[in-house]
Amino acid sequence: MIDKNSPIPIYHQLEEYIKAQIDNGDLEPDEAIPSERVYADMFQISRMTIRQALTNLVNDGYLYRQKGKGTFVNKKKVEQRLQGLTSFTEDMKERGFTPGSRLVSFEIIPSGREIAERLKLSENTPVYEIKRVRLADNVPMALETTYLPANLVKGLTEEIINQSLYQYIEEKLSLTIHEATQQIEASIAKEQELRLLEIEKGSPVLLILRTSHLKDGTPFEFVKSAYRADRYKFVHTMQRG
Ligand code: 16G
Repeated sequence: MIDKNSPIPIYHQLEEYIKAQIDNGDLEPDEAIPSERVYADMFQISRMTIRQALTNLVNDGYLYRQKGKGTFVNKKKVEQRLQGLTSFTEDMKERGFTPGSRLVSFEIIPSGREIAERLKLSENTPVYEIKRVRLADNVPMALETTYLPANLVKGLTEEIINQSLYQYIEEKLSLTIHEATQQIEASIAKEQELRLLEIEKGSPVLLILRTSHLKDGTPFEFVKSAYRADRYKFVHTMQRG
């Protein structure tokens, strides 16, 4: 299984071996992986090599470490298709997870320059600023900060935003959500993200900026979110020609 004569580095071969074990279910989510010594004996390879492989797998989100306890198999990442404009609630339900939110803050503020620009408002127009940790089966997936023009998306309450914002906008306000543009960038989680997403210092996150529009072109939300890179991957199909 590990070929020392191969030009492929041994740590990489070990990574592939462990990934295959995760894929075929020999190692299950939240199961502790064998100790370094076991791998060392099994393959006659150095601890350094094993450590390198495990660190790479932790960084790529296949494994996670718990201080004083060991290294465990992570759950499979959520695959989010970059087609169709869906809400977090819809996405999670479609995958069989129970969606949830933990409200961090909720207020009406005067829009600063960036928010005013994104929402095509004049500065100091009242906007809702909503910060929510989005949960799947109670596990934090993303930290979302949403800005909505208060005169357009009217009557928000804590109860509403603990459920689905899109559902409220469409069903209660009868507005037609039409399209969105978003950008995705890699980053290292900042202090607040670490705490609220329950991830370790140095963990990667995917930062998404999304502006969404109603049918008539009016922007109704600007969202800044940080998705856990160990729990999420984005998948996109492309056509040539
Ligand atoms: C998704 C959207 C967000 C939207 C939210 C509504 C991103 C990347 N995605 O999280 O723009 O506000 O769904 O979800 O920002 P809800 O209807 O469950 O509240």
